[in-house]
Amino acid sequence: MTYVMSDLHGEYEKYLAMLRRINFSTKDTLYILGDICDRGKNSAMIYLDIIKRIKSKKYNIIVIKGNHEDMAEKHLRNLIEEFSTGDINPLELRSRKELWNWYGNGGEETVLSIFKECNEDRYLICNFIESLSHYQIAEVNGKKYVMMHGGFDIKPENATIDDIANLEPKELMWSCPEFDATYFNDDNTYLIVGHTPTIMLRVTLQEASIFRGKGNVIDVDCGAVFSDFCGRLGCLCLDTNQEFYV
Ligand SMILES: [Mn+2]
Repeated sequence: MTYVMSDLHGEYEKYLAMLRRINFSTKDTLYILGDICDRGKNSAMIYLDIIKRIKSKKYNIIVIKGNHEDMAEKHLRNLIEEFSTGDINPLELRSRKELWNWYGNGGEETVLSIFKECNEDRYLICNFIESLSHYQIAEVNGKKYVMMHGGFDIKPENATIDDIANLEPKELMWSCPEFDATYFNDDNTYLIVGHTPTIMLRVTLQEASIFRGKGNVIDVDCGAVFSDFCGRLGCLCLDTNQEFYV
């Protein structure tokens, strides 16, 4: 089976619970549409688990880069080099202006997690984040799924799948689609994104669920880290259309 989830945001326990819930096995493929890090406390544990599974060559896990990986990537390697010996001083780091944008978006949790959980494997996480792709296309049961973290700004009626390869990575990581539009003029193709918590696409506050627009847009970011605001981790099976939640 092929599964899609997104925006884990350091929620390691929910990630593990979801793998158990879907009985994730070496026969399956899992797409994670970015924003594994920041806000939640255990980003490093998720990255290390994914890296371990990919390196074993037994598991098919494909991760797409999110805007939080984009922010992390700018600073992480420098911090790891700077503190290759000795400990970080969290308060001193908070005072660094160049980190404010990332820290204001939950980056401090990622830094603390990596410096607590990792030693020589800190660089593994850096290398992994830097290696991530910005979009993926999958075919399941004759249907095509174009996947990215955020979205893009081309008008839905003008967009073709070939356009995606020519877009700036920034656009794919930071944009949002028109959620009720039909993209690619094709009923057999779907656009799957994360990034925008689906709670924000509903009129009333209710337990978060996977959003399917009036056209062919699917948003799987159910706000795993926002459990105080009805968020949970969602996962979609592309073969059966079944939705899973933890
Ligand atoms: Mn995002």
